[in-house]
Amino acid sequence: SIEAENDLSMTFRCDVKLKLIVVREGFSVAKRIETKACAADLVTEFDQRVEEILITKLKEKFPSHKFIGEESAAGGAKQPLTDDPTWIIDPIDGTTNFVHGFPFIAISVGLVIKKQAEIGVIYNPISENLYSAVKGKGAFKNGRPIQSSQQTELGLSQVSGEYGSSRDPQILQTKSENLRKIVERAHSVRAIGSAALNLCHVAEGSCDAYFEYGIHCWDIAAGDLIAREAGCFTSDPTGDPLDIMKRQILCTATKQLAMQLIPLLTHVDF
Ligand code: LIP
Repeated sequence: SIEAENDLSMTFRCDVKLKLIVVREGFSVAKRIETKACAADLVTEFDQRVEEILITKLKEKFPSHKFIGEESAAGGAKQPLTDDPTWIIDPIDGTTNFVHGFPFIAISVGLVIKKQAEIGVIYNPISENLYSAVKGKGAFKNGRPIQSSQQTELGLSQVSGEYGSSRDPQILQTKSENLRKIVERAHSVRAIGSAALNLCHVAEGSCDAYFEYGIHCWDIAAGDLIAREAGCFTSDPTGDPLDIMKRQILCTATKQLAMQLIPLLTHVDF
């Protein structure tokens, strides 16, 4: 596991092709944008190219492993999560940020075996921050150990939440109401547009909690492990155990903080 994590981290840091594609060619130029599930669910040719490069490279090393990728799923590939070793890939998490040149974007790759996360690597090619974790071995940012804030009080917390891409009026109303209830009680609410980076921020202690309804497994597979290895508590927003295939997540610096957030949330079904 550690070897595979090192390999992947090196690939992100050193792969000139990946960097050229995402940062030089992609980030600051006008892009050809398409939509997926709805008008605010965006994809660019860069998402597809990055996913292709990652899957090709990983397949060379691990020919028997399976893959779940955001853009392969959008292309119609059936990708159920089985007990087999499976790489779960979001080639550009924060695609809307990428489209607008807002620098919170990340490549997120997680390895899940028997439905348990073993490796998580998240790389922001703009800031060059690299977050990583191997199960049982702690979480790291650019090679240095990171830890959650240990915050236990909602009243002293900075919380991340997102509106997501659904424009269904009922869903938006519930999400807004959830965020309003939290901002009334907390220090602040933030929405940076990347689930992967939101989880890294709770892991490193710059945010105390994050929750979202409507995400996919590729947005959170790596970040969930990084957050837990940094001492965070992750669960379903109902308090049930987290199921990464269920499209919702709560991540907090401590379990006490989760217990204050859970009763405030009205749940949204996707
Ligand atoms: C994004 C998530 C974000 C969510 C967006 C979108 P993508 O992932 O990371 O948290 O609010 O709607 O799902 O599509 O950029 O990979």
